Amino acid sequence: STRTPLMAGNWKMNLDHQQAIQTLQKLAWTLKDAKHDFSAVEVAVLPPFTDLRSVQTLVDADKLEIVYGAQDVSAFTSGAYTGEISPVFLAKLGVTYVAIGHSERREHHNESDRLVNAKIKSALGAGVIPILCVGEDIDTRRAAAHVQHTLLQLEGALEDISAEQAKTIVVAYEPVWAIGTGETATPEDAQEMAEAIRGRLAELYDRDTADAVRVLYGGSVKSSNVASIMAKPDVDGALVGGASLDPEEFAKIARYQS
Ligand code: G2H
Repeated sequence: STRTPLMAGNWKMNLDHQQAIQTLQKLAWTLKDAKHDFSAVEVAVLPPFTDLRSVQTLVDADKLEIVYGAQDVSAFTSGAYTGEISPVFLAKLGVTYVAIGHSERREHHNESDRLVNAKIKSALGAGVIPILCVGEDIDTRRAAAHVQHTLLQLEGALEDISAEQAKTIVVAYEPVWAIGTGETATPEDAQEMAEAIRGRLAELYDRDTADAVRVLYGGSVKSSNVASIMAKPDVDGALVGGASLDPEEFAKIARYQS
């Protein structure tokens, strides 16, 4: 396919701004040593908000090809929304991506598909690329309702979003039962859902749009299991949590082809 694979490290609420610099520097050195081709596999980190300015400074100073993103964004652009972060602020910090609707936000912060949809619109409006996170919990999977559930999340998130905008979005399929549990979905599970997501995108929009969207898998991805997941035709990368905190391990994940 013509889709460039993306490996995105979701640091979650880990690494203060000093640790962020150390981790990013080590990641950059490791990838440089390995002569990593960033046009073949894109590498991104998603640090906490408070690290973004430091990350930007390092990326600019060392002309790093690693890109960065945020883990959440406000549905609003500015105003009386105490504690919220505007997508415009993110864009000004050189942010490329923003994770939206991660299961941890859906679970602990009651994020609904409606709010996720509003956040996607707000990110797109500021030119920040959403990484839309979808996926089912264990009960839904046991009831064999995982595909239906995940596609409903996808549809809700994309309401009133044009094909042109949808084309730029990244979708991350993260089965909740495989997040931080050491339990990984099989490559076949990942492919089943990635294919279903792409199929629904073709129905909602058209084949071109569906073929342009990158679909990532997330949930206990490690250097030892990434290659088998990436071998699947509809899987275009990974959203990596725990394993992205170790720069050498994350570099190995980015270099799954070698
Ligand atoms: C899923 C994933 C990254 P982990 O949340 O978003 O985390 O790789 O630790 O399961």
